[in-house]
Amino acid sequence: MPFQPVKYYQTGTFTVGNRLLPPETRSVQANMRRTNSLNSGHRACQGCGEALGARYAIDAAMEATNRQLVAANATGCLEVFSTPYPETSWQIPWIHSLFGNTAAVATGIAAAMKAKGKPDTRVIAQGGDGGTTDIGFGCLSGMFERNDDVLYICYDNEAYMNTGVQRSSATPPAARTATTTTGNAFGQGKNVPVIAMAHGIPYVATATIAELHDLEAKVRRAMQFRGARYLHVFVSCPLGWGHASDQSVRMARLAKETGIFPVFEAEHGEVVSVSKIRKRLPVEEYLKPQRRFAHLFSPHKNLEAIARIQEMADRNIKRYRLTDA
Ligand SMILES: Cc1ncc(C[n+]2csc(CCOP(=O)(O)OP(=O)(O)O)c2C)c(N)n1
Ligand code: SF4
Repeated sequence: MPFQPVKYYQTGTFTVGNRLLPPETRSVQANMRRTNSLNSGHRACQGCGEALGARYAIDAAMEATNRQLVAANATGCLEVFSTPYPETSWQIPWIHSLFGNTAAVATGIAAAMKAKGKPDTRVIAQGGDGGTTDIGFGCLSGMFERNDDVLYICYDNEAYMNTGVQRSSATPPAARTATTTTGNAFGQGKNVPVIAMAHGIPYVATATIAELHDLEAKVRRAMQFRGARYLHVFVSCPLGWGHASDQSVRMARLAKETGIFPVFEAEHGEVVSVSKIRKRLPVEEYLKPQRRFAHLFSPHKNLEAIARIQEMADRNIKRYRLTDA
C-alpha cells in the first residue's frame, strides 16, 4: 500500500478540539482536565448552537477561575434542556433565576461571596436574547451601571426559541418567526453589545460558535477584569432558523464572513480589537440555507429586502473595519 500521511479529523477547521493536534491549536475540550461543565445527557436539539457555546464558554471560565465559579441562568432553552426536574447536566454550582432577573440574582451571589470572604469565587449570569435584550434588560443595565462583579453571557439565537420561535428585539429584519413574517423593521431592534459599551463597563465582546478558540480567549480575558463584563455570543438554532442540524457552525461562520455579525472586543467603552473577515461573502450565502428567510427567495426574489440586509452588513464592515480594504 502506498504511503499516506495521516489526516486528523477536524484539522483545518476553526473548531478544532482534537487532542492529536499541537497543544497551541487545541481547544479546552481537548484538555484532559476539561471540566465538562455542561455534561452529556441534556436535551438540546441536535446541532444546538446554544449548547455548544455554553459548553465552551463555561469550561473556559472554569479553567480561568481555577474552578471557583457559580452560574445564574435565565429561563430559556439553555435552562430547560439542561435541567429537566429532577435531573441536571451542570457540573458547577448553578441556579435558575426567573426569566428576567438573572443579572440581579448574579449580582446578589457576587455580593454574598464578598460578604463570606470568598472574593475569588467568580460569578456568571447567562441567558438567551429574549431574557437579555428584552425582559432582563433593566436588571442587566443596572448591573452594568453599578459595575457589579459579574460576567453576563448572552447566547443570541435571535428569537424566543424555547416557547416556539417568537420575535425578540434581537430578531433580524426580514426573518420569519412564529409571530411575525418580517422580523424587526429595518433600522429597529436593539444592539446590546453597543448599549453595554455605552455604560463604559470594563469589558464587552462578541463571539460566535464558529470560532471557539476566540470564544474561549474572550471568556479568559473577561475573567481578568473585576466589575461588570458582557459577552454576546452568536449561536445558531437549527429548529428556529430552519437549517440542517449539521450546518450550525457554518451558519455562524457565514454570519461573520458576510459582516452580518461583527466580532470585536471593547474595553471601557472603546473597541480594542476586531476579528477580520477572512473571505468576504454576499449576505445571500448566509440567508439562503435558512428557512426563516425562504420567503426572500420564493416565489419571487425580494431584491429590495436582500439589498437592505446587504447594506446592514456593509455598514458593519465599515464601522468595525472588518476588512483590510
Ligand atoms: C416572566 C415570564 N414570561 C414568560 C415566560 C415564558 N418563557 C420561558 S422561556 C421563554 C423564551 C426564552 O427565550 P430566550 O430568552 O430568547 O432564550 P432561548 O430559549 O431562545 O434560548 C419564555 C417566553 C417565563 N418563563 N417567564
Ligand atoms: S430550539 Fe434552538 S436553542 Fe432551543 S434547544 Fe433547539 S436548537 Fe437549541
